[in-house]
Amino acid sequence: MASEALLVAMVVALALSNALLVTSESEYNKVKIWPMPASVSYGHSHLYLSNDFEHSTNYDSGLLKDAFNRMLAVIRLDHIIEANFSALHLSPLLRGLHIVISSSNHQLQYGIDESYKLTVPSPENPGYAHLEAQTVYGALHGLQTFSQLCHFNFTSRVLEVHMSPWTIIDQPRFSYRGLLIDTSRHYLPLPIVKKVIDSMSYAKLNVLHWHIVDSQSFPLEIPSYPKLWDGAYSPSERYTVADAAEVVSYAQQRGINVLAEIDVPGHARSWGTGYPSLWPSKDCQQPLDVSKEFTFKVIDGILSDFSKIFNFKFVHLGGDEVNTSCWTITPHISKWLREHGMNESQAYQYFILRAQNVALSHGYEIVNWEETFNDFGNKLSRKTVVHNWLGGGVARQVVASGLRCIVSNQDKWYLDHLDTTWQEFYANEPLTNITNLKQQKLVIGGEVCMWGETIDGSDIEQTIWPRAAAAAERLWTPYDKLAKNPREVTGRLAHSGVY
Ligand code: CP6
Repeated sequence: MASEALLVAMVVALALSNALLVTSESEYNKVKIWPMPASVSYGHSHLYLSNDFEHSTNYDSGLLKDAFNRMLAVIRLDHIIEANFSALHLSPLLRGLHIVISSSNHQLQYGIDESYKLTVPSPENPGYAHLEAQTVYGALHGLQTFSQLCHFNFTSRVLEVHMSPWTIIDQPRFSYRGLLIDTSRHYLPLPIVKKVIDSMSYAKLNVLHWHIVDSQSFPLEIPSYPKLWDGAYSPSERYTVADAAEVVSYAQQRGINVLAEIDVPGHARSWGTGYPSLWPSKDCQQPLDVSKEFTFKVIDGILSDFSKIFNFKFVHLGGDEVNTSCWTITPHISKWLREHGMNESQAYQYFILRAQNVALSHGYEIVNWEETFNDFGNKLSRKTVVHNWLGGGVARQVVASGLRCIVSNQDKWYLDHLDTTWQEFYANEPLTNITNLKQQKLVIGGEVCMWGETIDGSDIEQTIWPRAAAAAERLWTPYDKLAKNPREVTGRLAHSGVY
């Protein structure tokens, strides 16, 4: 009876879909790894993980050891079951993981080698799995992949690796794979920020774009201008310099860079709570006063303090949505504009370029939102990366002009748009309409944006996932291995635990 019902179901399924799709769906769903690696081969056998599964490595650092232990805690489900496994004498047993790191460069930075090779032996010759990587950060990705090969069997209470032997050779398609969080609209407690970082590492995202301050609040301590964080919502909704350094260190241990942003001059009203002279006037509070030297001294102070905390090679200077009407209607600024022979749009350009020079003087390369490019792209520093967010597909023009680009189009990769589905996140292709190979390389990656107006620490995680994971595969997996139809990957995404 049961098999008859199954047969009927299969016939119906075949009639409803086309057979080829079913085949490719089953291929996609057999390999339960997210994001899909560049190259995977697998077999048909089971291995069991030894109760004292261990690692050995030529890389002498706490970073790798800690990452290995975190990985074990995840696959043993330490958070939901007692770490007391039945001592089944099963064979073949996988006793541990040998990890070899070949490069001596240990500094996380944009563009480092993130590749790895992972092999899990066949049952005839079990023993040890092997993980090789150029950098320890490649090895971290390999550990994530390994964890996804392990399945906890709730009946026998052992860990299993199915489909051995495995050979996985992997590296990312794009070097920049970002997630934006916004701690100005809603303060996010440090433990929440850390949980977001943890979850990013599971999806192999590697840049936390920290939109720290905006018009609504200024939560970060800036020693050079200590009254800036008077603009915080409250004394308990603040990050000290030590907190920020802890975020950077926590992220780096997980292979994640932190891109800090100050969004000038348009999204900065909160700066004036502590320093009201940054406002054009008490009644007209943004953009920042372009006419005052003090404005640029404060930017210099912030970026000087940033350079001691945020060692990613980029800093984000914002530059979007600048409404200059406060400049025109405020007498001392309109007078300054006249004296300097500038209209408002020239003053906007002056502001952005001067802020860029401050950032360059502190050794940073710059990210700016796309309006800066749309208005005066040919004047921007050549060290600018243009951050797309509008829907017009600006990446094509950016890379044609020789600048680099990050893709975040709001109709596809804005997580605060709750009606954008994971399938749409998956289908967003950063190289759309860019065919020239040299220009393609200038698209350094993409970023999904979790703007903070409508979320806080209580619901940020379930708003980010699984949709960010769909984008993460788009950014990691080689183009020809991506599903042409997101429907094909539903089962694998579900298995990844974020769906
Ligand atoms: N804040 C800042 C925002 C947005 C931007 N910059 C934003 C604009 C439109 C939408 C979502 C977010 N909230 N500083 C634009 C880059 Cl739909």
